[in-house]
Amino acid sequence: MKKILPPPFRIKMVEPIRMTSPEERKSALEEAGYNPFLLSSEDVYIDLLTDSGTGAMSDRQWAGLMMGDESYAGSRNFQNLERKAREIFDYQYVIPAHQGRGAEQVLFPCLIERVKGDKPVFFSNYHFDTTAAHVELNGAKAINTLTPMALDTASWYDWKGDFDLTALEQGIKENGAENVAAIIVTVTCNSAGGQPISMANIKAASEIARANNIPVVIDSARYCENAWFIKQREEGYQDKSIPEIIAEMYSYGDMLTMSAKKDPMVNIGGLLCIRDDEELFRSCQIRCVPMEGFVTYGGLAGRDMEALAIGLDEAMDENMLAYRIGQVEYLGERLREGGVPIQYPTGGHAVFVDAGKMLPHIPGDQFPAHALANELYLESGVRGVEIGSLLLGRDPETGKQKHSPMEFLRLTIPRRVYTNDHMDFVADALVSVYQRRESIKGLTFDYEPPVLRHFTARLKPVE
Ligand code: P71
Repeated sequence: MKKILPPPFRIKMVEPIRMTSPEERKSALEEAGYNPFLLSSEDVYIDLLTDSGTGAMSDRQWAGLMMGDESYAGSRNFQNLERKAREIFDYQYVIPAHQGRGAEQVLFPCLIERVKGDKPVFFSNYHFDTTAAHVELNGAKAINTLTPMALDTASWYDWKGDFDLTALEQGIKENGAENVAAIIVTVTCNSAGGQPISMANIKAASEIARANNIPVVIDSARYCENAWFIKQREEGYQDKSIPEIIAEMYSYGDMLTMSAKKDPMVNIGGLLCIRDDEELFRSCQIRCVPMEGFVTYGGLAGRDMEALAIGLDEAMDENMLAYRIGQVEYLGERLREGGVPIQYPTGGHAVFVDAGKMLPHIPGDQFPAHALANELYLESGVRGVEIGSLLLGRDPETGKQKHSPMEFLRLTIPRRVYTNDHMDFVADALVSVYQRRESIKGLTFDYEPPVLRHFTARLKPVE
């Protein structure tokens, strides 16, 4: 049995959660069109839909809320945030945003505008869903060049978030460097399983970008978790501090977008930072005002920016990272003991169950991981989320379902929210679903929205 790491916090306030009966869950799921996104959270017992905005803020962060300066312009909380972000990333220009996709909607059109060719593309180890959506909504193409090692879910590989550098170089050549708007380095790589990318690979991708005059954007939702993996696994980093590792990671980038709802543990917030490109900064500021709000609040209240400035510090705490990533690993080990196939090793923020492998009788276009999410909910009231064909969607040009190399059910662990007793409950429930896996049926659409369909789709079981 895996050793439990000591939690570096104690619990000062609790929030009751409701248990439901199997009958209640059955009718709740039917009403939700067999889409857990459409469930009322009151009907969910343990919510592992996402680690985004669902973390428990610390007493210091809550205290920060009381220090809000709600001035429209020039809030001191913005100044605190700007100072902190500059200190950590060493990027000169800081624009707040309401969340990650807010930063994306400000930055991406500005990057596309600068492309010399007429077929703009973005490369990434793997674009997350909203990131790909912002690329595509702005008329560009999102190409993933992830290491094929990530596809072999059963085998340990340290860096399943790495770029396939050969594929990246070849892709740039095929599309023409003049068409590449940016290379997006997603740390950790969410879609591959919250898997880390090595410092060596970040550096190499950045060298390819620089040789081709392409800017590097670091998609920074889980940069501290990535730094923690580098410290554990990469030679030469054991004696470095997390802030030192982060500083090196960002030295290979030109700008960052951040969903601050993940590692920095705020319930809402995002950032766009730019190293030194003043012209780009000016055009982002111009877009920020109509899209997100004035440049010193970007869709946030002053108090939110204060909580974020504090969260940026707390997110780098090594004991916290060790405990958190250890808790994810604990759930992963419990599932493996019960025979459940997962992306191995576990990543930073979630256990990714390999539903493709667990339910080989359900084809990708009947969404095996989504079907598994529904079964787990019916069994236990635990809500997970599909990261697979449903999330990936259709090719905007051909209208055909994109081929998803992976069909995952993601059990995403919010930060500082659940105990390992909760993890045991989740593991027992999923192992019991695993034991009756042959009886699980696929799903088909009742209503399919044109973009980001997984959020609002309605489905029904295949007869
Ligand atoms: C996650 C999310 C948010 C989400 C997505 C789908 C269903 C439920 C919740 C958001 C990310 C992300 C990366 C790497 C940018 C965003 C957008 N992830 N990059 O994993 O993971 O950030 O949500 O703050 O707009 O649950 P945003």
